[in-house]
Amino acid sequence: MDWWVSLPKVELHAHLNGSIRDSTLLELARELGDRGLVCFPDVECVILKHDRSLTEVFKLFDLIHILTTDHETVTRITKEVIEDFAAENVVYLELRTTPKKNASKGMTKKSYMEAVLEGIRAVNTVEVDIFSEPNFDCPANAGIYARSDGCARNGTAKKKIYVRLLLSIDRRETTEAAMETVKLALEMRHLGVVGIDLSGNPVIGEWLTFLPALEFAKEQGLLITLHCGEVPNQVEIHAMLDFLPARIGHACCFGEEEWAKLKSLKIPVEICLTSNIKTETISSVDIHHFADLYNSGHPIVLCTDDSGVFSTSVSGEYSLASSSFGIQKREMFQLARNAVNFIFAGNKVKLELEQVFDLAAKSLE
Ligand code: 6MZ
Repeated sequence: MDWWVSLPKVELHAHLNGSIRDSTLLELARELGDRGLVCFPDVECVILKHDRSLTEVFKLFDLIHILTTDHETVTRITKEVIEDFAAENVVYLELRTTPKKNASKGMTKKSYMEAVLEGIRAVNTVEVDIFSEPNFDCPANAGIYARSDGCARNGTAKKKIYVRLLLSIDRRETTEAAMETVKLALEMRHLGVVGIDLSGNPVIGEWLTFLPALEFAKEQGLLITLHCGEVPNQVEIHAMLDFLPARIGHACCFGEEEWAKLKSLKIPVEICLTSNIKTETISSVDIHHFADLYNSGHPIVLCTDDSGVFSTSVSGEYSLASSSFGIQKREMFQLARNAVNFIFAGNKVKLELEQVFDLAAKSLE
């Protein structure tokens, strides 16, 4: 097997609806086309287009959401996305998604998330741990615990993936809608929800709109990651860093002052190389800020962002970083391993992941 696939990996920045297989999107589009709800050839063209500006990416998401926002499809894509990450040896996945309402399908934010959980339970190519923290001991977890030990019974050593969920607030949302998402996350903590993400089109919405909900989430002990500096907006970048999120994503449009602040605060950065290059947020990989952050020992983790939309994979991102910045496999292994320190799950999971990396270290030498 390819070394980059064999390498155990931790994925901390993956949007559910951005990680769907093209084949699934095309199948869903064809079905809606047959029912006269979309024009299939037009949709096919959009799905198969490869390079997209940041603005075009958000138009594509609106289209993807038309194809996916019913309970059955949300369950299907969740199952497939987890199986795809597991197939390339992602051992811990923090999957983020924006809970959505769709009145025409009787969907509420809560029922959307229940459909996601159903998708996690439906995974059958790999053993899934979606909840194993002793500090959230609750009878409601009984069925879920069963998922994590199911494979031990017949003695087959099935591969295992830890899955945790982040609920995303979309920058188009109001303060009330953001608060609703945070309350839902709190309600679902015992089901594997570990944090909140702020994402969506970075030129839409104001930081102050989301701040009350994010502050409430933080007070309640949820961990927060913010899409930060995807477009130049120094005032917002400073406000976001002052908020002290547990991690940030992207950090593409930072100036000297912002870098200095980020580095002194040691906030881990989720780096999405292919996404940044394809959306032309960064003009070429050789000038990507990965190099400076890596060389200065700043905490970073390589991620895909939207593996479907950008036709990439976590293995591909590790391979790209290695070839673009001349980093040897041994150091890349260490980079993958360091990501364990930045996960939002607790110490028990961290210790178990350490063991996974210890074992892999022997076979990958
Ligand atoms: C900002 C992004 C994003 O939540 O429907 N999303 N937000 N920057 C990006 N970089 C390209 N990629 C994805 O997944 C899709 C949603 O994730 C956010 C957008 O809000 C998008 O609608 P879910 O599962």
